[in-house]
Amino acid sequence: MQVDTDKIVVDFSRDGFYFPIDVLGKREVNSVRGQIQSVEEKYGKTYNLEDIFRGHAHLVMPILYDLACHPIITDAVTHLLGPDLLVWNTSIFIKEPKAETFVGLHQDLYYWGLDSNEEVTAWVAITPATLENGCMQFVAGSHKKAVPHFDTCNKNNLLSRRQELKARVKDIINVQLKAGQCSLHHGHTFHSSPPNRSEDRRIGFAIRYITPRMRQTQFSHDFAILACGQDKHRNFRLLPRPRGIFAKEEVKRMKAIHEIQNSIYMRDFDP
Ligand SMILES: O=C(O)CCC(=O)C(=O)O
Repeated sequence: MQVDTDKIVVDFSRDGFYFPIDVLGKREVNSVRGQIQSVEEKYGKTYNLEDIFRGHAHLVMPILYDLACHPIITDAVTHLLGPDLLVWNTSIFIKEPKAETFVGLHQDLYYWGLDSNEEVTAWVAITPATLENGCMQFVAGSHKKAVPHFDTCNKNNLLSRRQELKARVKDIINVQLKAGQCSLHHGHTFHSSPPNRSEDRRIGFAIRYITPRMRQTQFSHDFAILACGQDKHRNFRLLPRPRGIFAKEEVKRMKAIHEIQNSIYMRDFDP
């Protein structure tokens, strides 16, 4: 499927999202899934994979770094953010079969400490995302302003602060995707996802693109990778492509970065 760049720009600015975009073929997406699962088998007992998958797995898994720099995705996002793109973070969202876990209604940018809204998430379906397995739901036109969020005690909420926003919503769109397709959403688009009622896992890889103009307001420095174009601003320390899968030194560096970013978005969290 050819990407219609005019349509991306028009739809995204009206709705706060755009989908579907074909990114990976069957073999490629299966190899991403296979590598996530082999990491779980090999490193599940050594590392807290829940934590690593929540942030920065692309710094220890070259296949995810390459997906974050995939030209089909970055081309589409450059139409929304301009030619220069950094990836500030990534997350792997896994919902196990028949589990009660869900994602509460939220806006991404709310806790990230970044100084503007020049951010777009590409969510790549590593398995199909369907009504049955808890695909994301977007609220059309909700991206125009930031609204208050509340931390909750609901352990089934997959978000780090188990946060939710309170708002009356209509125009809820189910983001059904085939494996290998992606959706794009604005940092202020309200979105959530219900539990997985199917017999298989639902896996998505969320990539957080920002412009190099953005700044971190809550910490003296922050980190990113350069996905395409140039970084003339140097507001973020740029990180290289990982050399191996879970290479020891790279895991150590990734954990340090994760701790800094965690301290930013978990500030004042009182569970
Ligand atoms: O994977 C999901 O269901 C939610 C993902 C999400 O909240 C995000 O990418 O910002």
